[in-house]
Amino acid sequence: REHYDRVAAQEKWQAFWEKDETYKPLDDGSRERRYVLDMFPYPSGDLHMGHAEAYAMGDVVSRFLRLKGFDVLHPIGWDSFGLPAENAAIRNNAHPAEWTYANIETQASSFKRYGLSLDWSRRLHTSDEEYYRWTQWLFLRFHERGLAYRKESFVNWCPKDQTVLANEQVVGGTCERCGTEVTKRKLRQWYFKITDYADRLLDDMSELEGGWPEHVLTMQRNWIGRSEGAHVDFRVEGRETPITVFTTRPDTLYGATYMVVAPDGDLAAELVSDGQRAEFEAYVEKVKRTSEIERQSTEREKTGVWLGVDAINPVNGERLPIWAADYVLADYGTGAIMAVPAHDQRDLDFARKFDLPVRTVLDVDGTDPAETGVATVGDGAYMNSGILDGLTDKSAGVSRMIAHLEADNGGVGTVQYRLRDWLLSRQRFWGCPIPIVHCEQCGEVPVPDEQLPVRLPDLRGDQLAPKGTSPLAAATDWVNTTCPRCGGAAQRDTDTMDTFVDSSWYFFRYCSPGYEEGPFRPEDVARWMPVAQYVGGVEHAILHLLYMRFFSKVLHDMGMVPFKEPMQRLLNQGQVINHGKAMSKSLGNGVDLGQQIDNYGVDAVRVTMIFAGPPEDDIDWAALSPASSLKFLQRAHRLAADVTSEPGVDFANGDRSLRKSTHQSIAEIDMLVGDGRFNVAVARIMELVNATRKAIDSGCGPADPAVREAAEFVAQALSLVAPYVAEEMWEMLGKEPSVANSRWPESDPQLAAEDTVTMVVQIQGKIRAKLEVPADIAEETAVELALADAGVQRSLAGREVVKVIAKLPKMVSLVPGK
Ligand code: ANZ
Ligand code: ZN
Repeated sequence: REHYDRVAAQEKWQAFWEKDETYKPLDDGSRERRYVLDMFPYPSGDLHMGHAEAYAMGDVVSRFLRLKGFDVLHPIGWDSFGLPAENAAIRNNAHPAEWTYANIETQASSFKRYGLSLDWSRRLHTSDEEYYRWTQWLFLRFHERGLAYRKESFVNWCPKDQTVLANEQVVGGTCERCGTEVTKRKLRQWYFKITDYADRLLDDMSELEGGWPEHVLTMQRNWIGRSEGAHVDFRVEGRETPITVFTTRPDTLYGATYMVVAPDGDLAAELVSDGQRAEFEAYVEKVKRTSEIERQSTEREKTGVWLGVDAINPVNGERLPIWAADYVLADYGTGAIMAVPAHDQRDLDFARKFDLPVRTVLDVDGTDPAETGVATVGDGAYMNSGILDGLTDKSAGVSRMIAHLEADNGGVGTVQYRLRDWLLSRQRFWGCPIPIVHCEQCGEVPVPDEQLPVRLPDLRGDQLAPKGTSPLAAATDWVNTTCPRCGGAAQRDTDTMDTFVDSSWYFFRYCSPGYEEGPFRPEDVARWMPVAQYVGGVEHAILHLLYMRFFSKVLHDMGMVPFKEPMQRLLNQGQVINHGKAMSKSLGNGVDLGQQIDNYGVDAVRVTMIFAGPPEDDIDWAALSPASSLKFLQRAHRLAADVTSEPGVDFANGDRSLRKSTHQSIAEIDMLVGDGRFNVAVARIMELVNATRKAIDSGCGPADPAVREAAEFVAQALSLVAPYVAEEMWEMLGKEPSVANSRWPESDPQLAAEDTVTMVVQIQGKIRAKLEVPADIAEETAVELALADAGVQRSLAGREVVKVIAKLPKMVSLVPGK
């Protein structure tokens, strides 16, 4: 009857949804609420295949929950501050806002065409004044709580982007964004004290078990890196304060033969003797040019200088020479270690290079590290270790040593984290200005809340070129201001915030769009959150996903949100690749999303994405066939066209066998979507489409009520992945649009029940059990069920089954061995 005109359908329903505000939540309490959230996009250009996949996944969840009767919040916005806009502005002699907002418009219209069930009324952009005003407000609250502070230290510096980077943004020693090798610079920078929350970031992960992918939790756990150990104090001759080291093996203290401090920390410069100073300073210069990765590499030859002073081992009074070496990092532990070459490979390599003594204090496997050059680690029998001799396990050794040190004030048990404070200031323009004024009289003065936002000055083109200092510093009219405290002359802080600050709280803002009294209304957040399902890429496993958890905990402590964890479930979709490789310009294997949509239509592209495999897996576009997805959708569409019964007809008298397929599908697809097995759910829809087609052509015929029942459910189930076809079908079936407002049908367990028969189980010709089994039971299942029966087990009495004779579904006969 009617042919499926996909282009017309797309236009028609897009206009309908927009006018109808179909996907705006009711928020009136009449239904239980659910919040489905996609990681918001960066406006880098038009949407690409990766976006298409991720947002298709989130849309399945969102649409499913709607049909299940929930009031669903599914918002969208843009993470719109950031470097690419600024680089484009420099290239084009323009303002970053021009590029940013033009791209946002392009993406927004692509999102609409793509048929996502989004609530557009909550749209936000982090670069809008009305948004960044609240980013600044939050910064000030963190500042008040001592969680935002400035300190000088060596920081990661990208020579190309001319800005500092957080540790999380350094990947394999290179800039996460541009791939340039990262160097170190000593700068005074702003930090968030995320380390105060290290324990809670770890402990609260128990709430995420099961809801988040295990590997994401593992990555976060490793990133936070909790180590138990001890602080041990070593006296230094001619110095008042001792050196404190962090060690995870205080039990090896008798094996310490020298000490090492980080060359680039303050301690080394304080300790060095006059005689060694020149050599030391030359070494520090070299170290500054060495990347963190190189420093931590075990392959690299060890380097260092002796500082010309000794420390005293607290347990035996021995003198230990103090060295500076770059394998010890300034910002881990205390930046100083006791070196135990026999039981730590790094120390052993160093000791061999510089001819320092090696003393074995643990017999681990009978070998002697001093001879083999291989440090022995783990448990062993203590030797040459005074109070520890006689013990044979590590935990006993560690606790006895800690008790001894604590009794003597020589040390204390402690916990150390790998996690560093979050360096948040950036020397770039297109970001949220830091709302602090520097006054000679008053120091660091927060900009009063009522003066927010501190707006960006109007800079463009060349004015933004990277110079190593923030472009904001050159805007002197903007920089020079009056001190909010004393009214004297003062200067604005010229750094902007890391864009990960913006994205650490956007999901709260969606709950209170346009709210003017604060970043969000706590009641709104309490009503909608935590997020039921978060969807986004695994590349955020330790950046965004750690930061946003931190923000949520601080807001929890401020009494603004009632929960500790903002995202209950997390789905990391796989990547879309092509011919087995990530799409890239250099490989020339990119697939253009717009082109695919032009060729096959939105629905077929979406079905192809979802059907390709489990959501977490990468999908290889070259191996897929959007053309066959389109054929499938046309087949489904034809079902609706063929139905001849009227809407509202009583299904009860419909064809039994088709009704059974329909009701089994209802139950199965429900379960599959709930479990995130979207691809299998699509396969079930395909099966039901085929069964319905068969019923129409060679079974009960198109007038049978069961055909209508099946076609209506196909439309509903399809609406999760192919919303345009689904709406068309729904309308053709004489139903009130939108299909998104319909309810998922109840599966009737009696209709869905498998036909069963009685199967007898024989052992050596005797009937030992009678079991109710599905009529189409497979032999494997039949044997499994038989073996699980108590009577059968008794009769087998532990004997193995050596042969099976099956006449299914009526009989299975088991032959036991001797
Ligand atoms: C003595 C010792 C003996 C150590 C031994 C290990 C084995 P994690 O597990 O990563 O926490 N360390 C401490 N601070 C350091 C720094 N700033 N830079 C480089 N290395 C540092 O590692 C803790 C161990 O790493 C500490 O325990 C210390 O070496 C070293 F048989 O102390 B150990
Ligand atoms: Zn002042």
